[in-house]
Amino acid sequence: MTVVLVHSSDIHVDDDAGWAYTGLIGLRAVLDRARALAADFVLLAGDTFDNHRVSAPVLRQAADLITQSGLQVVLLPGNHDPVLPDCLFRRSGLSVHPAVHVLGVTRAETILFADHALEISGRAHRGFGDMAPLYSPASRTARWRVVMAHGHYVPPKEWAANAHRSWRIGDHDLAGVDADYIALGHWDRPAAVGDGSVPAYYSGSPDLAGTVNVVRLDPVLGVSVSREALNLSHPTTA
Ligand SMILES: [Mn+2]
Repeated sequence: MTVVLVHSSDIHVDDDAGWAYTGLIGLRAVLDRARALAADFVLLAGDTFDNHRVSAPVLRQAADLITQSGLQVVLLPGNHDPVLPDCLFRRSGLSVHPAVHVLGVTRAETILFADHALEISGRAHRGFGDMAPLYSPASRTARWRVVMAHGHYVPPKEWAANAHRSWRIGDHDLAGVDADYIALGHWDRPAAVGDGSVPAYYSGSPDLAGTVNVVRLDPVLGVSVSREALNLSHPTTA
């Protein structure tokens, strides 16, 4: 059985009515694409929400899109939507929906999906300060392992010059992770990063990338990663 993952990030749902693009359009497009691909899981690698002041109606629309999608959705809280006592994930009801899994809220750092022989791990942002965003789980308990992280990749030569940046991820961090795929968020543009020792990809944001990353975990063919276009022309509906 091939496991199909759709990876996106940095959707930034907020009260930005009046713009041609809103986070709700991006969220809808990602979920539509995932449904068309019959994805087993949708991974949203942080900054799904732009801020904690998202109004109740917009939060409701976003939660309805997710819970009515018929998809299993795994969310990693990022620096714009960290886990806080009264955070969006709890206010929206997302944290108690059976098909929605919020790392650091509904679950700890690892979720095992035994039916898919898959474990998904990630370290949620728990405030606005700096932290080491890439979680390195202990030994595997399942055939497949995916790690989600929300941070800023810095190549080795630029590491020292980027000491002022928060949430840095370096090749030395990636090399310490035993995973079939690392789903990264925080960049608006899609990119493969690292030295190739582990497949580590940014999806980019729906509006800037115009795509999602599609990851296929195949017992015979191994791991493949592609990008699939989003249809961002749908209007949002209340
Ligand atoms: Mn971010």
